[in-house]
Amino acid sequence: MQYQTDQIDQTTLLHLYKNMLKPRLIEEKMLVLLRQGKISKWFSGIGQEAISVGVTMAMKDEEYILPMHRNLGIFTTRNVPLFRLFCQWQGKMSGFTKGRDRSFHFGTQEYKLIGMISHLGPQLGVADGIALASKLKNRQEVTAVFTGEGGTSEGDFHEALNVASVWQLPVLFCIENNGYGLSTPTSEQYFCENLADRGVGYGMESHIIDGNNIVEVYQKISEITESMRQNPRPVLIEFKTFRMRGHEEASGTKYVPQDLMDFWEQKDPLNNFKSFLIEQGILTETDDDVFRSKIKAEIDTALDMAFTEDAIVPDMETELRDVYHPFEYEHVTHKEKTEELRFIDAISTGLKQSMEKHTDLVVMGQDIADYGGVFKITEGFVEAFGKDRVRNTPICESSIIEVGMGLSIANIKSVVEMQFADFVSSGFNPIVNYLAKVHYRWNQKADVVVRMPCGAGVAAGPFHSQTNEAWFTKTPGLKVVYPAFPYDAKGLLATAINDPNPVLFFEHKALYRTVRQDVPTDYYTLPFGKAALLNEGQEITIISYGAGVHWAISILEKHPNIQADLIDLRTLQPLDTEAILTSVKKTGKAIILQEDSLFGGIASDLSAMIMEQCFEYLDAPVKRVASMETPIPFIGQLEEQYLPKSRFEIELLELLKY
Ligand SMILES: Cc1ncc(C[n+]2csc(CCOP(=O)(O)OP(=O)(O)O)c2C)c(N)n1
Repeated sequence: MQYQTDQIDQTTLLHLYKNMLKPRLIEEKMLVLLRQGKISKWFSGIGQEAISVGVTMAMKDEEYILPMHRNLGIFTTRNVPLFRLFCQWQGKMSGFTKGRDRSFHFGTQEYKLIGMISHLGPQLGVADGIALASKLKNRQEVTAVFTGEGGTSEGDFHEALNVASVWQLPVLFCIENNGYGLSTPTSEQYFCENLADRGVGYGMESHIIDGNNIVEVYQKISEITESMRQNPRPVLIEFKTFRMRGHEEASGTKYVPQDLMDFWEQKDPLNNFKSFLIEQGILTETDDDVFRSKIKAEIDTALDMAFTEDAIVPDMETELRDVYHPFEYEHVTHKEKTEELRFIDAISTGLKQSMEKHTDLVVMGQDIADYGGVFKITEGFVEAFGKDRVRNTPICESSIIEVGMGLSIANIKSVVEMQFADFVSSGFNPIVNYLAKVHYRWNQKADVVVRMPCGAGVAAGPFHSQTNEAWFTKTPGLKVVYPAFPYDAKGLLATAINDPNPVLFFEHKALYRTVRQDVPTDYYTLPFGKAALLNEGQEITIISYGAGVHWAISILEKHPNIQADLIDLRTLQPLDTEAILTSVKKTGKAIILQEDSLFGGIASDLSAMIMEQCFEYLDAPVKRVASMETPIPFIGQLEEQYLPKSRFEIELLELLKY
C-alpha cells in the first residue's frame, strides 16, 4: 500500500494509527465477550477503521457526524468515554438510551454524533437538515453522513442527495462500499460501475477513495472538507473497502468467496499502516506494545465499571414521561380586536404570526414559496420572510421531514406542509420511526410541525381526500391536532409550533373556505388536550372532530329538540378524556362520529374507553359512526354515500330511542 505522507507530520501519523488501533482492540475484546455469551450482538467494522478514523480526524469537533453500525472508530476518535459506550451496549443507565435502544442507535449532542435508526437511509436527510442549519446561520461547517452501499438503494439516499444538491448544502456523503449488504453482493445491489458515478446525476462532485488507506482518507477528506467550508456544497465519496466479518457475528461469511477474503486481508488498514510506520522509523514494536497495553487497560477498566453498574429497574412513570420532550404550555391571551376569517385565513395568519415570533422558524413544502402553496396559505410569505425561511422543496416528503429533524437537532423549528395529507405516506417512515421515537430513545427533541390538508367532501378521489389521523394517533411520541374552527386552528397552530414535539396538524380542506368566524387579530395560543363543549344537553353525548363537528351541528340544527352535549375534541393526542367521561356520565349515551372509515379509527378507542370507564352510567351501547370500509371514491354521489353524514342522523335518532 502506498502512503503519501509528505504533508502530514509524524505526531498526526501516530495519532491516526492509535485512533485505528483503539476500535480494533475494542472489537477484538467484543468478539471474546460474544463467545463468552456476555454480549448479545456485534456488528463488526474490522478492516474499515481507516474510513471512520480518517474522516473524523478531518472534521472539526463542532461539526456533526452521522455514523452507521460499523463506525465504532468515529465514536472512539471523538473520545466518547468507553465506559459510556459499553454501558450503551449493555443497556445500562450510563449509556445513551437508558436501555431503550441498542448498539450504535443513539445520538449525543455532547459529541455532535447523531446515530442511525435501523432503517439506514433516513439519516441522510437528517444530515441535510443539520447542514441547512449551518448554511442558514452562516457557519462554515460540514456535516458528514455515512451509509453502506446497500443503503444507497433506498429512496432516502436519492432524496437526500437531490435536496443537498438543489440547496447546495455542505454535506459530505460517505458511502462505505464494503462489498456486501448482509449477504447481497454489490452486483445484486446496483447496476453501475462505481456508486461515485451517481454524483454526476445530482450535479455533485464525487470522489473514489481507497477506504483501507488511512493516509489517503485523511488527506483527501481534509482537503475536501476545507474546501466545502469555504464553498458550501455537497460532495459524494465512495470509499472502496471490504467487510471482513459477517453482517453481524452470528450470520458468518460462508457466502463470501475465500479469494476475496484473502485479497482484502492483505489490504488490512491497521497492519499495513503499522508496517509503514515501522519502516519509516516513526513507530517501534515497543511503542506499539505500550499503546496496545494502555488501550487494553482502558478497555478492561471501562468494561469492569460497565458490568458492575446496576441493571436498570423498569419504572412505568419514567418510561411514559420520556416519550415527549417536556413542554410548558404558555397561554398567550389576545386583545378584544377580532376580524372575520375563513378557516384557511386563520391558518395563514397564525403561521405568519409564528414566523414573526420565532425568527428562525423555517417553513418547507412543495410550491409554497412564490406560488404560495396549492391552497395559498403561504401567499406573500416570501416577500415577508425571504426564501431562506420559506422553502420550496423538490417532491420528496421523506427527505423534507428528515430535514426538519436535522434542523431540530441544530435547534431550529420547522413547519413542513404536505401538499395533501395523503402524500404523507411518502414521508411516513421518518415520522413514525425517527421523529416519534427520538426523544424516548436519546432525549432529542423533534421540533417539527407537519401540516396536513386532509379530508373528503371535495370530490377529489382516493388520493386527495383521506383523513389519515389514525396512522399517527396510534404512534407514541407524536401529537395530533385536528381543529374544526378558525379560532381553534389559529391558536392551536401557534401552540403546535411552540411545542418542541412532532405535531401532525390536520386541516380539513372542505372547511378551508366554508367556515368563517370572528378570530382575534393578534397572536394567541390555545392548549392541547382541551376539548370544546359546543352544545349542552342531558340526553346524549356526541363526540367528533374536524368536518364531523360541522355535520353534527347541522343535524342538531335540523332537530332542535335533541338535548345533546356536542364535544369537539380539537386535539386527538393528547386527548381530553375528562371532558368525554364527564359528559357521558351525565347523559348515559354516547355516539362518536368520525370521517375516516371505521375499523381501527380513533372512534373505536374512544368507544372502548367509555365502555371501560363509564359502564355503570350507560343506558345504551356506545355507537360509532364512520365512513364505509372502501377507499374514498371520486364522484359526488359515491363520495356522499361513502361519508357518514346521513348515516349519522339515522344512528343518532335510533340511539336516542334506545
Ligand atoms: C429499511 C431496512 N431494510 C432492511 C434492513 C435490514 N438490514 C440491516 S443492515 C442491512 C444491510 C446493509 O448493507 P449496507 O448498507 O451495505 O451496510 P453494511 O452492513 O454492509 O455496512 C440490511 C438488509 C434494515 N435495517 N432497514
